[in-house]
Amino acid sequence: MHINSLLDLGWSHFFQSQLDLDLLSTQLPFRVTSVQRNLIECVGFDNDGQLKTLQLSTYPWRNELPEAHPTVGDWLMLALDSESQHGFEPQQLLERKTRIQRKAAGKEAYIQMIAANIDTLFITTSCNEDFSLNRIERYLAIAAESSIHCVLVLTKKDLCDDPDVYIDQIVASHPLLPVELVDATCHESVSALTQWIGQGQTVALVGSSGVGKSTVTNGLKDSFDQATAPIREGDKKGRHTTTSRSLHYLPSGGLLLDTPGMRELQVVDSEAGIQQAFDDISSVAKRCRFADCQHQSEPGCAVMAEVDAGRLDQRRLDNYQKLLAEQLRNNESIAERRQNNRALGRFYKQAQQSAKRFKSKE
Ligand SMILES: Nc1nc2c(ncn2[C@@H]2O[C@H](COP(=O)(O)OP(=O)(O)O)[C@@H](O)[C@H]2O)c(=O)[nH]1
Ligand SMILES: [Mg+2]
Ligand SMILES: [Zn+2]
Repeated sequence: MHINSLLDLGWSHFFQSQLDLDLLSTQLPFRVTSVQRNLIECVGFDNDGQLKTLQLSTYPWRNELPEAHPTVGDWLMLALDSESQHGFEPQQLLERKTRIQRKAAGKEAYIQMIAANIDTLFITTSCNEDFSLNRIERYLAIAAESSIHCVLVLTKKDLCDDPDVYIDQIVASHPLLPVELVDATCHESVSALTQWIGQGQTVALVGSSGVGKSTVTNGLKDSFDQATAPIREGDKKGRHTTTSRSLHYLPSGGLLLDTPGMRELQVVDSEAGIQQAFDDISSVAKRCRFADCQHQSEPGCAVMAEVDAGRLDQRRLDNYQKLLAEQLRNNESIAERRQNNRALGRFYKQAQQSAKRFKSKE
């Protein structure tokens, strides 16, 4: 299996429709396969229709907000430039169809892109103490914000006496979420996952460190070892078991993104996603007596009535409220930082202007 066209790299009408026809005759779309420090690696077809891997600098984005920087999965339009050493100059980043984002870890209040243009998320957890419905719901909310499909990949079935303990919990609270129980170290077991990775589809694996994301990635790649070469020549296992994210081509016809385990995945800008991931609660909440009901102790609260009747888990309600509060807090701190940056910008501008005035008086 080879990469024959942009469709194999995930190109679609959504991206095509952002471009004028004449623009397509002067610029070439390239897909970002990894971003490391200041280096963007991307893959696409050159003017002769040859598949090409390029490395570009992030320098053109140095003054942009972090969320506007190219991230893995993005589509970049490049133009031929006879003067530049590489021959290709980035022109524009295409609008993202979907995004996986979080509030950057630590004190800095900004949005960090984990990946763009992901079709399906493999929420990966193992049949052991890593398993957490709260964390799974966090991923579901982030995915729902951009309408990304989700599959729960439950690893280490070979190390677990009774995987049903975990599956039953998932089915009880998320009956529509597909669950794949695998032994990531077994090739046959892992290859069952290819049914979720269609031609030209991009799938990202997320989950805590140690749950088997890289093992799954290697399992899917290994069976087709040679065909992954065009995208990442010389790529060997180990490189992506570290700290970076990179996109791998699977000859079964899709693209797979392995991510490093992220200790903190704080939600930001995802109210709609949270409401959708908890749509059972948000639809019941419409029947609460008060429009601004907090579902704590208000009279006529329809949500509390569901909990009392045993139809809704208190845990799930708590997680819903926790995520809503968290994203509100993060939105506010990001808005505040932007405001401060603007105020700082005005301050510098005024300082420059008064310096000019001062000079002209001299
Ligand atoms: N027995 C068994 N071991 C697994 C399974 N999945 C992962 N492992 C092992 O768990 C360790 C961590 O796996 P890794 O893929 O690096 O996890 P990652 O941090 O999510 O990328 C490795 O030693 C794997 O061999 C599984 O399904 N069964
Ligand atoms: Mg890994
Ligand atoms: Zn209520």
